[in-house]
Amino acid sequence: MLLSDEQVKAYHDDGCLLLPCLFSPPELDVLKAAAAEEMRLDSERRVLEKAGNVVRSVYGCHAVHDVFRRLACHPRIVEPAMQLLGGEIYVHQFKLNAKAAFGGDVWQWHQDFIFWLHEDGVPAPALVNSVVFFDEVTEFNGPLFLIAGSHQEGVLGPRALEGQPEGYQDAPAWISNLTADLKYTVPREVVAAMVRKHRLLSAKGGGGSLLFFHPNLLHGSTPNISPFDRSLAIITYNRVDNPPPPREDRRPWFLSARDTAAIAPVADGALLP
Ligand code: 6CS
Ligand code: FE
Repeated sequence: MLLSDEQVKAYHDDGCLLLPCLFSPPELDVLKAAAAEEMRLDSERRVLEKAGNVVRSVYGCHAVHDVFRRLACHPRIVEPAMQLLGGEIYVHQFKLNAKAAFGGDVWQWHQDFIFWLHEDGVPAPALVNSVVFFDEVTEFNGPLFLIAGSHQEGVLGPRALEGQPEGYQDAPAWISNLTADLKYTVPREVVAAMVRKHRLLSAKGGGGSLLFFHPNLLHGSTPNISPFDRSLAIITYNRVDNPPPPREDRRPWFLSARDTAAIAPVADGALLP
Protein backbone atom coordinates (compact mmCIF):
# COMPACT_ATOMS: atom_id res chain seq x y z
CA MET A 1 0.00 0.00 0.00
CA LEU A 2 1.46 3.38 -0.99
CA LEU A 3 0.68 6.90 0.26
CA SER A 4 -0.34 9.71 -2.11
CA ASP A 5 2.01 12.65 -2.63
CA GLU A 6 -0.40 14.76 -0.51
CA GLN A 7 -0.23 12.26 2.36
CA VAL A 8 3.59 12.17 2.25
CA LYS A 9 3.68 15.99 2.26
CA ALA A 10 1.22 16.11 5.16
CA TYR A 11 3.43 13.76 7.17
CA HIS A 12 6.56 15.83 6.56
CA ASP A 13 4.72 19.09 7.35
CA ASP A 14 2.87 17.88 10.47
CA GLY A 15 5.16 15.10 11.68
CA CYS A 16 2.14 12.78 11.83
CA LEU A 17 -0.41 11.11 9.56
CA LEU A 18 -3.50 9.10 10.53
CA LEU A 19 -4.93 6.42 8.20
CA PRO A 20 -8.39 5.43 9.50
CA CYS A 21 -9.48 1.80 9.92
CA LEU A 22 -6.81 0.09 7.83
CA PHE A 23 -7.19 -3.27 9.59
CA SER A 24 -10.50 -5.19 9.64
CA PRO A 25 -12.41 -6.45 12.70
CA PRO A 26 -11.32 -10.09 12.05
CA GLU A 27 -7.68 -8.93 11.84
CA LEU A 28 -8.15 -6.94 15.07
CA ASP A 29 -9.55 -10.05 16.79
CA VAL A 30 -6.32 -11.91 15.93
CA LEU A 31 -4.17 -8.99 17.15
CA LYS A 32 -6.06 -8.55 20.43
CA ALA A 33 -5.97 -12.26 21.25
CA ALA A 34 -2.20 -12.28 20.66
CA ALA A 35 -1.82 -9.10 22.76
CA ALA A 36 -3.68 -10.75 25.64
CA GLU A 37 -1.27 -13.70 25.45
CA GLU A 38 1.76 -11.39 25.53
CA MET A 39 0.38 -9.27 28.39
CA ARG A 40 -0.21 -12.36 30.52
CA LEU A 41 3.46 -13.39 30.28
CA ASP A 42 5.58 -12.29 33.25
CA SER A 43 8.99 -11.45 31.76
CA GLU A 44 11.55 -8.63 31.68
CA ARG A 45 9.87 -7.56 28.41
CA ARG A 46 6.73 -6.64 30.36
CA VAL A 47 6.52 -3.37 32.31
CA LEU A 48 3.76 -2.91 34.90
CA GLU A 49 2.24 0.40 35.91
CA LYS A 50 3.56 2.06 39.09
CA ALA A 51 0.72 0.51 41.11
CA GLY A 52 2.22 -2.89 40.25
CA ASN A 53 -1.00 -4.63 39.24
CA VAL A 54 -1.74 -3.31 35.72
CA VAL A 55 0.27 -3.98 32.55
CA ARG A 56 1.74 -0.81 31.02
CA SER A 57 3.73 -2.17 28.05
CA VAL A 58 5.25 -5.31 26.55
CA TYR A 59 8.33 -4.97 24.31
CA GLY A 60 9.88 -7.15 21.61
CA CYS A 61 6.67 -9.04 20.73
CA HIS A 62 7.57 -9.15 17.02
CA ALA A 63 10.57 -11.33 17.81
CA VAL A 64 8.74 -13.89 19.94
CA HIS A 65 5.10 -14.06 18.75
CA ASP A 66 4.30 -14.96 15.13
CA VAL A 67 1.19 -12.74 14.91
CA PHE A 68 3.34 -9.69 15.78
CA ARG A 69 6.12 -10.84 13.45
CA ARG A 70 3.54 -10.74 10.67
CA LEU A 71 2.20 -7.36 11.83
CA ALA A 72 5.71 -5.84 11.89
CA CYS A 73 6.24 -7.06 8.30
CA HIS A 74 2.74 -6.15 7.08
CA PRO A 75 2.70 -4.37 3.67
CA ARG A 76 -0.01 -1.93 4.80
CA ILE A 77 2.54 -0.63 7.35
CA VAL A 78 5.98 -1.38 5.93
CA GLU A 79 5.41 -0.01 2.41
CA PRO A 80 4.25 3.47 3.53
CA ALA A 81 6.93 3.50 6.26
CA MET A 82 9.63 2.85 3.63
CA GLN A 83 8.10 5.65 1.54
CA LEU A 84 8.28 8.10 4.47
CA LEU A 85 11.88 7.13 5.34
CA GLY A 86 13.09 6.85 1.74
CA GLY A 87 14.67 3.45 2.00
CA GLU A 88 14.72 -0.05 3.43
CA ILE A 89 13.83 -0.45 7.10
CA TYR A 90 14.07 -2.78 10.07
CA VAL A 91 12.30 -2.82 13.46
CA HIS A 92 14.28 -0.89 16.05
CA GLN A 93 11.61 -1.38 18.72
CA PHE A 94 8.19 -3.01 19.01
CA LYS A 95 5.90 -2.32 21.95
CA LEU A 96 2.33 -3.01 23.01
CA ASN A 97 0.91 -0.22 25.16
CA ALA A 98 -2.08 -1.40 27.16
CA LYS A 99 -3.41 1.93 28.58
CA ALA A 100 -5.88 -0.25 30.48
CA ALA A 101 -9.36 0.88 31.47
CA PHE A 102 -9.35 2.63 34.90
CA GLY A 103 -5.60 1.92 35.27
CA GLY A 104 -3.48 3.02 32.32
CA ASP A 105 -1.11 5.72 33.61
CA VAL A 106 0.24 8.92 32.08
CA TRP A 107 2.91 9.26 29.40
CA GLN A 108 4.46 12.64 30.18
CA TRP A 109 5.25 15.11 27.38
CA HIS A 110 8.37 13.87 25.60
CA GLN A 111 10.10 13.20 22.30
CA ASP A 112 11.13 9.66 21.39
CA PHE A 113 14.37 10.22 19.47
CA ILE A 114 16.21 11.55 22.56
CA PHE A 115 15.88 8.05 24.06
CA TRP A 116 17.19 6.31 20.95
CA LEU A 117 19.99 8.88 20.59
CA HIS A 118 21.24 8.83 24.21
CA GLU A 119 20.28 5.30 25.29
CA ASP A 120 20.96 3.38 22.08
CA GLY A 121 23.25 5.66 20.01
CA VAL A 122 21.00 5.79 16.93
CA PRO A 123 22.79 8.43 14.80
CA ALA A 124 19.89 10.30 13.15
CA PRO A 125 16.07 10.58 13.46
CA ALA A 126 15.62 8.43 10.31
CA LEU A 127 12.94 6.43 12.13
CA VAL A 128 9.14 6.42 12.08
CA ASN A 129 6.67 5.35 14.77
CA SER A 130 3.80 3.29 13.34
CA VAL A 131 0.87 2.98 15.75
CA VAL A 132 -1.85 0.36 15.16
CA PHE A 133 -4.99 1.03 17.23
CA PHE A 134 -6.39 -2.26 18.61
CA ASP A 135 -9.28 -0.44 20.33
CA GLU A 136 -11.26 2.63 19.29
CA VAL A 137 -9.41 5.70 20.57
CA THR A 138 -11.69 8.50 21.78
CA GLU A 139 -11.32 11.63 23.89
CA PHE A 140 -12.17 9.47 26.93
CA ASN A 141 -9.67 6.58 27.00
CA GLY A 142 -6.30 8.34 26.95
CA PRO A 143 -5.60 9.28 23.32
CA LEU A 144 -2.10 10.29 22.23
CA PHE A 145 -1.77 14.10 22.42
CA LEU A 146 0.46 15.32 19.58
CA ILE A 147 1.83 18.80 18.83
CA ALA A 148 1.72 18.74 15.05
CA GLY A 149 4.72 20.54 13.55
CA SER A 150 6.85 20.29 16.70
CA HIS A 151 9.18 17.78 15.02
CA GLN A 152 10.59 20.74 13.05
CA GLU A 153 12.22 22.00 16.30
CA GLY A 154 14.65 19.07 16.43
CA VAL A 155 15.62 17.67 19.84
CA LEU A 156 14.20 19.99 22.50
CA GLY A 157 16.22 20.52 25.70
CA PRO A 158 14.92 17.69 27.92
CA ARG A 159 14.63 17.64 31.68
CA ALA A 160 16.50 14.50 32.78
CA LEU A 161 15.21 12.57 35.78
CA GLU A 162 18.06 11.27 37.95
CA GLY A 163 17.80 7.86 39.67
CA GLN A 164 15.05 5.25 39.73
CA PRO A 165 11.44 6.24 39.17
CA GLU A 166 9.01 5.72 42.06
CA GLY A 167 7.75 2.13 42.32
CA TYR A 168 10.61 0.52 40.37
CA GLN A 169 13.42 0.52 42.98
CA ASP A 170 14.89 -2.87 42.01
CA ALA A 171 14.42 -2.52 38.25
CA PRO A 172 17.30 -2.07 35.75
CA ALA A 173 18.42 1.51 34.96
CA TRP A 174 16.60 1.52 31.61
CA ILE A 175 13.21 1.28 33.36
CA SER A 176 13.11 5.09 33.59
CA ASN A 177 12.93 5.16 29.80
CA LEU A 178 9.58 3.36 29.94
CA THR A 179 7.60 4.46 33.02
CA ALA A 180 5.14 7.18 34.01
CA ASP A 181 8.11 9.10 35.51
CA LEU A 182 10.25 9.29 32.38
CA LYS A 183 14.00 9.94 32.27
CA TYR A 184 13.74 12.60 29.53
CA THR A 185 10.72 14.90 29.54
CA VAL A 186 10.16 18.35 28.05
CA PRO A 187 9.68 21.24 30.52
CA ARG A 188 6.18 22.72 30.79
CA GLU A 189 7.21 26.12 29.52
CA VAL A 190 8.64 24.53 26.36
CA VAL A 191 5.46 22.49 25.84
CA ALA A 192 3.35 25.65 26.26
CA ALA A 193 5.50 27.52 23.76
CA MET A 194 5.25 24.64 21.26
CA VAL A 195 1.45 24.56 21.61
CA ARG A 196 1.32 28.31 20.93
CA LYS A 197 3.64 28.01 17.92
CA HIS A 198 2.30 24.76 16.43
CA ARG A 199 -0.96 22.79 16.65
CA LEU A 200 -2.16 20.59 19.54
CA LEU A 201 -4.30 17.60 18.53
CA SER A 202 -5.34 14.21 19.85
CA ALA A 203 -5.02 11.11 17.70
CA LYS A 204 -8.52 9.62 17.81
CA GLY A 205 -9.72 6.88 15.48
CA GLY A 206 -11.48 3.58 15.08
CA GLY A 207 -9.87 0.25 15.88
CA GLY A 208 -7.51 -0.77 13.08
CA SER A 209 -6.42 2.81 12.38
CA LEU A 210 -2.73 3.41 11.65
CA LEU A 211 -0.92 6.53 12.89
CA PHE A 212 2.56 7.43 11.72
CA PHE A 213 4.50 9.97 13.79
CA HIS A 214 8.01 11.45 13.64
CA PRO A 215 10.58 10.54 16.34
CA ASN A 216 10.98 14.23 17.26
CA LEU A 217 7.24 14.92 17.55
CA LEU A 218 6.30 16.17 21.01
CA HIS A 219 3.63 13.85 22.44
CA GLY A 220 2.14 12.42 25.60
CA SER A 221 -1.09 10.92 26.91
CA THR A 222 -3.27 11.19 30.00
CA PRO A 223 -4.19 8.42 32.44
CA ASN A 224 -7.15 6.32 31.31
CA ILE A 225 -9.97 6.71 33.87
CA SER A 226 -12.63 5.49 31.43
CA PRO A 227 -14.11 1.98 31.36
CA PHE A 228 -12.64 1.48 27.88
CA ASP A 229 -9.19 -0.07 27.15
CA ARG A 230 -6.97 1.78 24.70
CA SER A 231 -4.51 -0.89 23.62
CA LEU A 232 -2.22 -0.36 20.63
CA ALA A 233 1.06 -1.44 19.09
CA ILE A 234 3.86 1.03 18.36
CA ILE A 235 6.34 -0.30 15.82
CA THR A 236 9.41 1.91 15.45
CA TYR A 237 11.15 1.36 12.13
CA ASN A 238 14.68 2.58 11.52
CA ARG A 239 16.31 3.00 8.11
CA VAL A 240 18.84 0.20 7.57
CA ASP A 241 21.62 2.78 6.91
CA ASN A 242 21.09 4.34 10.37
CA PRO A 243 21.85 1.55 12.85
CA PRO A 244 23.30 2.30 16.32
CA PRO A 245 27.00 1.39 16.60
CA PRO A 246 27.96 -1.48 18.93
CA ARG A 247 28.41 -0.32 22.53
CA GLU A 248 29.16 -1.93 25.89
CA ASP A 249 26.12 -0.75 27.82
CA ARG A 250 23.58 -1.44 25.07
CA ARG A 251 19.99 -1.75 26.29
CA PRO A 252 18.39 -5.22 25.93
CA TRP A 253 17.44 -6.54 22.49
CA PHE A 254 13.74 -5.91 23.14
CA LEU A 255 14.37 -2.14 23.47
CA SER A 256 17.11 -1.78 20.89
CA ALA A 257 17.05 -4.45 18.18
CA ARG A 258 20.22 -6.25 17.17
CA ASP A 259 18.76 -7.61 13.90
CA THR A 260 19.06 -4.75 11.37
CA ALA A 261 18.32 -6.77 8.23
CA ALA A 262 15.87 -5.09 5.83
CA ILE A 263 12.26 -6.26 6.22
CA ALA A 264 10.67 -8.26 3.40
CA PRO A 265 6.91 -7.52 3.52
CA VAL A 266 4.58 -10.52 3.98
CA ALA A 267 1.36 -11.10 2.02
CA ASP A 268 -1.50 -8.65 2.64
CA GLY A 269 -3.71 -11.39 4.11
CA ALA A 270 -0.98 -12.59 6.48
CA LEU A 271 -2.86 -11.79 9.70
CA LEU A 272 -5.82 -14.05 8.92
CA PRO A 273 -5.71 -17.86 9.11
O1 6CS B 1 13.12 4.43 25.69
C1 6CS B 1 12.47 4.05 24.73
O2 6CS B 1 12.94 3.44 23.77
C2 6CS B 1 10.96 4.29 24.76
N1 6CS B 1 10.63 5.38 25.63
C3 6CS B 1 9.75 6.31 25.31
C4 6CS B 1 9.29 7.27 26.34
N2 6CS B 1 9.29 6.48 24.07
C5 6CS B 1 10.09 5.84 22.99
C6 6CS B 1 10.40 4.43 23.38
O3 6CS B 1 9.27 3.63 23.27
FE1 FE C 1 6.94 8.17 23.11
